[in-house]
Amino acid sequence: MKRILLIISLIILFSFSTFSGCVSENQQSTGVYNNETETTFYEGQGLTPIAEQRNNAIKGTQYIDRESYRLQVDGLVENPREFNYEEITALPRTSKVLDLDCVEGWSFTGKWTGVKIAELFEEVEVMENASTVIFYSADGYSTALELDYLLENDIILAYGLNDVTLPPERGFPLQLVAESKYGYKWAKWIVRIELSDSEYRGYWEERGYNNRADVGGPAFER
Ligand SMILES: Nc1nc2c(c(=O)[nH]1)N[C@H]1C(S)=C(S)[C@@H](COP(=O)(O)O)O[C@H]1N2
Ligand SMILES: [Mo]
Repeated sequence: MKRILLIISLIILFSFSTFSGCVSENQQSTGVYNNETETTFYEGQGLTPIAEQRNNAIKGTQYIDRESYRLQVDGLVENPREFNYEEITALPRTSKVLDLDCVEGWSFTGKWTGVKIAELFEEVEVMENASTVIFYSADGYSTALELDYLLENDIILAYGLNDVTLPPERGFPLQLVAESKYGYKWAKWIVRIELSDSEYRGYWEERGYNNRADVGGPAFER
């Protein structure tokens, strides 16, 4: 009987310590990530703390290793090539404060920092006939946008959010900042970008969501 009591108390103790371990390791509640401090107020605007942002990705958080990470850019380009993390973050950087609006009605405001996709495209030389840009992610997710939309709106690939390195649950190393498009165009954990000359429907678009995805526009297509 004493033995059973001992075992039970050990189990209770163990579960408590694991639980509290979880809580103290949860850096999200502090706003400090890798010794970088999150900005939650910028140019007179409140930003949504990362801890309050959602994570509804189709397969949960993807953990990508910075050292072995490569971004493949191919398809209708003269010089298909891979970029490592340092090469991407060495390109000129741009920041934008924007809302990410999920088609389901929730949204949040973030300050995204990254590289204009046009900068990457200069390196690979996009062919004349390219019209569509397809983004593939580490979780098997994909989505696509028109090349003209990306260039005309100075769309960026972000590696920073609220002045910290994009955390894994937010899409490390890269998230597409698809300004004025519904959240399903904001691909996270991007590993490949393909230039194409035909229309492409990504993960949610294939399941009926509007391929234009304009915020305020129709969610579905018939
Ligand atoms: N790789 C990947 N990127 C993704 C998704 C996903 O499931 N996988 N979900 C999209 C959707 S539907 C939204 S609304 C935004 C923001 O969702 P989050 O809050 O789950 O990051 O990420 C988008 N990017
Ligand atoms: Mo979404």
